[in-house]
Amino acid sequence: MTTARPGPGALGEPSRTRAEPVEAPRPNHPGPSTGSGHGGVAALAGAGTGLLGLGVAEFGAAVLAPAGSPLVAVGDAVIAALPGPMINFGKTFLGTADKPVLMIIIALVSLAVAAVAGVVERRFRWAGLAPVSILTVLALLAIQAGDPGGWLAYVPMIIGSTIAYLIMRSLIGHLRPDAPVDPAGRRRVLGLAALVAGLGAVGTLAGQAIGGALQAANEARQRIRLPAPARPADPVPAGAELAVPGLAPYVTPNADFYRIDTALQVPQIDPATWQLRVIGMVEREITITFDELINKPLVEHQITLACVSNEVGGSLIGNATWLGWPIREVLAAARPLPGADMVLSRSQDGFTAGTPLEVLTDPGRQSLLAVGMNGEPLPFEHGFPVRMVVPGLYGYVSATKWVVELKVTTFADDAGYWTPLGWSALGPIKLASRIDTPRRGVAAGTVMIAGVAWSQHTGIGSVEIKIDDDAWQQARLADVTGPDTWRQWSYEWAASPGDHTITVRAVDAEGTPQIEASAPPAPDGATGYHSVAITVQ
Ligand SMILES: Nc1nc2c(c(=O)[nH]1)N[C@H]1C(S)=C(S)[C@@H](COP(=O)(O)O)O[C@H]1N2
Ligand SMILES: [Mo]
Repeated sequence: MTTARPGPGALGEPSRTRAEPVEAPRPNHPGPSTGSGHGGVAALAGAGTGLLGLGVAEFGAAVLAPAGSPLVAVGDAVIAALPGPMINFGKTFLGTADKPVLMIIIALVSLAVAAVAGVVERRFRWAGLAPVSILTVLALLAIQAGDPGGWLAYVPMIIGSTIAYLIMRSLIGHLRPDAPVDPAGRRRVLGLAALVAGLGAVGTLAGQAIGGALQAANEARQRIRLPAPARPADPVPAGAELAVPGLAPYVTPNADFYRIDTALQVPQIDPATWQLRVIGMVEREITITFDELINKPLVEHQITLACVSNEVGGSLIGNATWLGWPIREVLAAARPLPGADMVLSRSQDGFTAGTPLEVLTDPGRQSLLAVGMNGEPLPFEHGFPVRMVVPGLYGYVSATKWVVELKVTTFADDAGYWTPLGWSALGPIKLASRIDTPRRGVAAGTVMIAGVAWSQHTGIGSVEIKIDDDAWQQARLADVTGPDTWRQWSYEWAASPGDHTITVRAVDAEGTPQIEASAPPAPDGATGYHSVAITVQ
């Protein structure tokens, strides 16, 4: 049996929106007259499919890459190109409606061009491709001018116009000047054009609504000024960073931090409306707002977060400086009742994690309701505005992003999201070590072998390296800010030509050695030594 993984692939393939194949209506009563009166129908078919294309592009952009919205991109390009006085005129004349009005004008002009495409397509096969291509290229140029930061932003527009053109062609195939007039077929073409136009309108409006919400959340995030911590993190010692090329940096930049969640769409929560409710087996149910939270005495702490799905040698792990309020404080305010042994944290998107109550109330462990990550508000993908981070536990049982509820309960009565799917109810992180470099061929001579080792909340005591079947050798350990982070290590190797296998293992700060036997990630974390096979030239 395979279990779903709290990691990549947990969702399987995301369902894709497929264009419903539109059945080409066929004239079933070929009459004597020809379709010379079909120009208007062709224009409507063009405009209708154009609206469908716009809807596909707008909705696709909202879901895949907001920078790919053709209306917003072209609107911005038009504003950038307009002379200042005209913009001011727009502002004074139309007030805050100037942007929507501009986008409606752009949409209408595009639909007019699509109508022209329909008309010329009816006269000459493929000719409609020219106006459609011009619209598409202009939109893509506008998207490019907006610095979209990736190819994904171009995809919705390309798919939208491809679908629009193909459907338009198949509709207009029945309206050729030389085709016999068929009122029933004509009605069917009009009906289908209206249907796709309706779909397109819905897609466009939904895309704009999603895009607007996204922008509001973005602006809210940008406005946030996180207070300085009452207790700053210990400074990172210079010796924590061995700076070997290819070695993971001690602190993982937010943009490179691994991301695991079940969310099809990253929740966009306005911090002004965010609340955390503490409920269940407590003397006093409480609710805390974002403003109240960030005005608590916040602490800053470095914690290395890891995913239970991480394979031996894998990259589902990262270290960050988190800013937050200790969860034990919020629990203390609610006063858990005797008998409770678990906190079921719930995300806005329904995900839940079951964390032992004693871990969260432990005064010696900085379990945080985090609002900041490496000096900025949490990125949306990492749980904005508030998430949990717990030193020593895998993310699936502790690190709830977009957290909105803490239910004090028992392991007997409740379970987190992944537990019924075959993953352990308890998820302490297992001691592990990883070779980051070299990962492929190197030249003979002195080679720096380096990597990271982790045993969150216990710390790393030593790391050893083995070349082929030689004896284990001690690696050099870097400094750390504490036991809750991973630890870099390095080993200088005099590499001789040939094929070699490098293996690493670690011992934690309490003297417990890493487990040698291989085990897969399910149900409670992979074990086994990491080794890499390389060729020395
Ligand atoms: N809301 C929510 N929080 C979640 C998850 C999720 O699917 N949804 N996944 C968890 C898992 S399995 C991990 S490993 C961590 C990953 O956090 P990151 O994406 O910030 O690296 O988040 C945890 N928090
Ligand atoms: Mo995970």
